[in-house]
Amino acid sequence: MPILLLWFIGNLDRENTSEITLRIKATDGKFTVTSELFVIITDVNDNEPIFISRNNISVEENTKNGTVIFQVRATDADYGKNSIITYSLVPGEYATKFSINASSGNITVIGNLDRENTSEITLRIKATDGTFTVTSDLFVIITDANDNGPIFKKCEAQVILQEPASPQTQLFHVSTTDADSGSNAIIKYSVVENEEGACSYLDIDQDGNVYSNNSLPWETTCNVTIRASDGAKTIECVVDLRVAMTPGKTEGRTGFPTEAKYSLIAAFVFLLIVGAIVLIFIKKRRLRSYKVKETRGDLSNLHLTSPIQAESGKEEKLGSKTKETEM
Ligand SMILES: [Ca+2]
Ligand SMILES: [Ca+2]
Ligand SMILES: [Ca+2]
Ligand SMILES: [Ca+2]
Repeated sequence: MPILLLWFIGNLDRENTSEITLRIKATDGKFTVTSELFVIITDVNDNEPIFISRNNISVEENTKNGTVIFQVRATDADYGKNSIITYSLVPGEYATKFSINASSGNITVIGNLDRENTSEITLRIKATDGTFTVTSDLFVIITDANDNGPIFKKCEAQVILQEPASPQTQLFHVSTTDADSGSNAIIKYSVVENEEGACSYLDIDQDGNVYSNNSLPWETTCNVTIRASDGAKTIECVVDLRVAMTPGKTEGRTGFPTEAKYSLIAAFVFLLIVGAIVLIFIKKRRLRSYKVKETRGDLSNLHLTSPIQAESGKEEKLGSKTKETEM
């Protein structure tokens, strides 16, 4: 009985051709028969897993524990158990914050994510088919949540000025810190409505510069409440404000605002000028002389018994009468 022996002369690759049909012909020289031989190429584990999912993701800080944030995926060209992939995280410092499902590749948050502590994490994922093991890095960007409120760096102010604060004069500056980033760290300032004295005039711009909408007299003392908000959290700072003169420049100060002082000086100068004009006028009036236009007789003993009104502009006639006395 003839024996058929087959042997391979090439490479059999199941991942390329998994089934082959051989047509076999047998002949005794007179008769010829044919038969087909159906060959199934069974699999061997000769392919390693290949990661096909992207390698960077982002997740917001403070994401709740148990939240699935991503699914790692890898393929394996083999068949059956040779293509079953098991996932795991390479032990590292972030193993307490993330876990991975060995079968699905789902990555779950299991710890606290704090962007202000760590904003970027690299997870090393391991995939194995039992024979081959491959790794891939997954870059995780922790995005910001507005979970930090502003904090005042300084909450006090003693203002020393050369002169009383005129409107729009910057009195002091406040600043805050906010550990968040971007829009979560933008602080808006305001002055809490205050009816107390001079502090009711105060306002603040968005750079934290506090100024007065009105003139402040010397030695102003009041409390002003500054409010800072990042849109989520609001804090207040009560500033004990004292506006004082520059030390050593107190002598001669009257406490009047500059404008009032200048007004008094101007009034004094004005009165001085008016007084001088009046004096000059009076003096001129006294020195005004009269000219005798025409004379008859001896006027050497002429004396006026009443003033002559020069303002009338008229010519006056002077005359004399001789009173004879009987001896
Ligand atoms: Ca495989
Ligand atoms: Ca294979
Ligand atoms: Ca914030
Ligand atoms: Ca934050």
